[in-house]
Amino acid sequence: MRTAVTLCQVPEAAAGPFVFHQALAQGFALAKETGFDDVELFLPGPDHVSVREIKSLSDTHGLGIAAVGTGAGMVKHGLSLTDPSLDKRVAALDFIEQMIAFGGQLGAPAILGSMQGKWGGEVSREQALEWLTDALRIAGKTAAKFNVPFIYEPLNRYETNLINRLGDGAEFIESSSLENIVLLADLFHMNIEEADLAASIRSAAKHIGHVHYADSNRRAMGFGHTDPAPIVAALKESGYKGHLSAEIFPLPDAKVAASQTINSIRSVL
Ligand code: LER
Ligand code: MN
Repeated sequence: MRTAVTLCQVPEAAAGPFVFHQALAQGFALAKETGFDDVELFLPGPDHVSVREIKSLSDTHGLGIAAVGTGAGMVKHGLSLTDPSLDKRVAALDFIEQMIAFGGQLGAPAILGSMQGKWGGEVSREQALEWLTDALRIAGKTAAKFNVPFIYEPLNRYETNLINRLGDGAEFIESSSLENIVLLADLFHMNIEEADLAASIRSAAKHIGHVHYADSNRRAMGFGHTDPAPIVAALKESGYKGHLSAEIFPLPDAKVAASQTINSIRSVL
């Protein structure tokens, strides 16, 4: 397993669960200094910084790109794949496809989190899931062109009403025969939705492609009440080789949150 830490460049997400919000060069340097293997990028969009610049930062600091988030499409532009407006759904998928291409050129998969949206009002659950399925089919194909998967993230009930648990995500992928789609196990969302985190990981293991390593309160692991040992043991047993990526609040400050994450991972790996 590899370690990663989130670098956020989206002003609208300044209060979000991301560790380093400094300029990218500084974020890369801080990630390296703390001992992370890689970084996960949360950017305003595909044109915020060039692929070449990220490659250069990646080489300079010896850090790979673990994944790229797409949430700015929601927080900046209000886009979701299940919006009642066709124009917005098209723009949402376009944004995601561009982020897949951006990450893909860096060998990094893109993540679908908040841009999955919600059902309700004029949009039935069935309709929203159909739109989500269609979009995931396209996203999976686009990602395959870059030899990376596309990551789908079940979120807790306060953020989506589509799919909240890992097991439901696995069943969704299987029943829709989705290809090149992997699941993100965000331990914060799971702490709200799952009865037993380690057991859920074991049963959905073959679909898990990324992990957001967060404690119960979305602070660094060790600053809440989740026990990471059985969770990481379940990942190990299932042969998980992906990232444990710190998508957490920078509390009490970014450096302490980052170091605590590394210490926690070292203690359980
Ligand atoms: C994104 O990775 C996530 O976990 C969401 O809660 C953010 O919308
Ligand atoms: Mn997450």
